[in-house]
Amino acid sequence: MSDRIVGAEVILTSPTRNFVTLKVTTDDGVVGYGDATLNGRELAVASYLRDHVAPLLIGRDARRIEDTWQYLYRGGYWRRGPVTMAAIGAVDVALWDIKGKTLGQPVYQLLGGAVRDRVLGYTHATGWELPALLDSVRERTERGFQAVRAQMGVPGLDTVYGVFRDARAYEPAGRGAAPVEEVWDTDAYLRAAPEVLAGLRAEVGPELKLLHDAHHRLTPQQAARLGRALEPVDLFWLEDVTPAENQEALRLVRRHTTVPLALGEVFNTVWDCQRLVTEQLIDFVRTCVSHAGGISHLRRILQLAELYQVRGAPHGPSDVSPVALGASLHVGLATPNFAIQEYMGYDPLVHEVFPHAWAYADGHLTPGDAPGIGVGLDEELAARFPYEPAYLPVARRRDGSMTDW
Ligand code: GCO
Ligand code: MG
Repeated sequence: MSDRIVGAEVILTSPTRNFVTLKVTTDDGVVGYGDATLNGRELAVASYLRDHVAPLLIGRDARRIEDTWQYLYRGGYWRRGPVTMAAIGAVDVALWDIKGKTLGQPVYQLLGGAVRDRVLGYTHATGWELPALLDSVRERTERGFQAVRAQMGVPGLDTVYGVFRDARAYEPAGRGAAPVEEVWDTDAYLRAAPEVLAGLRAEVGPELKLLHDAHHRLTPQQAARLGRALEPVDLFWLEDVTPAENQEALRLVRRHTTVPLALGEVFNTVWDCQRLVTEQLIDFVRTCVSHAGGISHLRRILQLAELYQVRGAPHGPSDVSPVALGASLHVGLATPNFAIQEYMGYDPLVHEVFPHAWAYADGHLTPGDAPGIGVGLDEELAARFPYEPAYLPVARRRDGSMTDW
């Protein structure tokens, strides 16, 4: 038994939406999977892995997870960025999967064992107006959710990202050769959001954890105003109020509001998080296992955050595959300052393509006790759903200029 890597294959599949999966095989026939999905830029990561990483993996010792991480990160010269870090993340998760399978242990045991019995989850509710939003929230609480992200429509706009007028399951990335273009109006949003969220809180009572996502669209002053206006709603968090590049903005927001702030789903490394964490400008760091360099690097981010009482709350929409969700839950079970896992849920077909040991019950998620990560890939089924170009929508202001995402 030598644990040499003999195969590193990239598998693209689109069971209702696109996923990129790295499959690493050792000479003992042990297979590990990692998620390399980067919404709307899938082929870039697939090429990075196929053309530049897979050839370097062949012959390496699969047990040397940290060394492989360092080799790919430091050795690549061009550090950081979503494409690079998603690729490294996929390798890292696949190697943890292999290590767990080789040792016959679920990965959380290798991370020090469970510090909690289950991981709190939150899901998405959406409704154009308060009554529809309330129905959507109630449907989620009936399924046991104790934490719900609530997104509403904006009067005067035809569409709002992440909010659907009808009841169909929503998938933010739309298939097609180019993104759909939406119109966005921040002033109208700032009038609507506090009113709808206050109405929602009045209906659902004090206990339900309510979250809201502003998708990086506000200026620091608008964000401060929104935070202050939402204080009576007692949000669990207000997410991505300003674009993540201008980190100084959060200082201004903090000066004016005590609303808990979450940010970081677009971050890829501990260095992206460093300032917001060490200056305590956020309460929850949203980096996810697939986009931020895998289990090894997410742990590093969360350990830095722990020193500053910032808690982990990883990204988990439909573009984070069941493989990454499983990996995140192993981290969640074994990491003290892991607060909550986003769990948007998947189409039934996605559950079939990626059979998994992780499970949802009663508002919580557990990674399961299968060796490794505990998520497989039905390659035959996956092959029936080839990659199709799909993009998140983009939005323009009323004068035609692009908004921030
Ligand atoms: C969230 C997110 C998603 C992202 C999408 C990007 O909090 O779940 O903001 O809706 O926009 O996953 O790929
Ligand atoms: Mg978000």
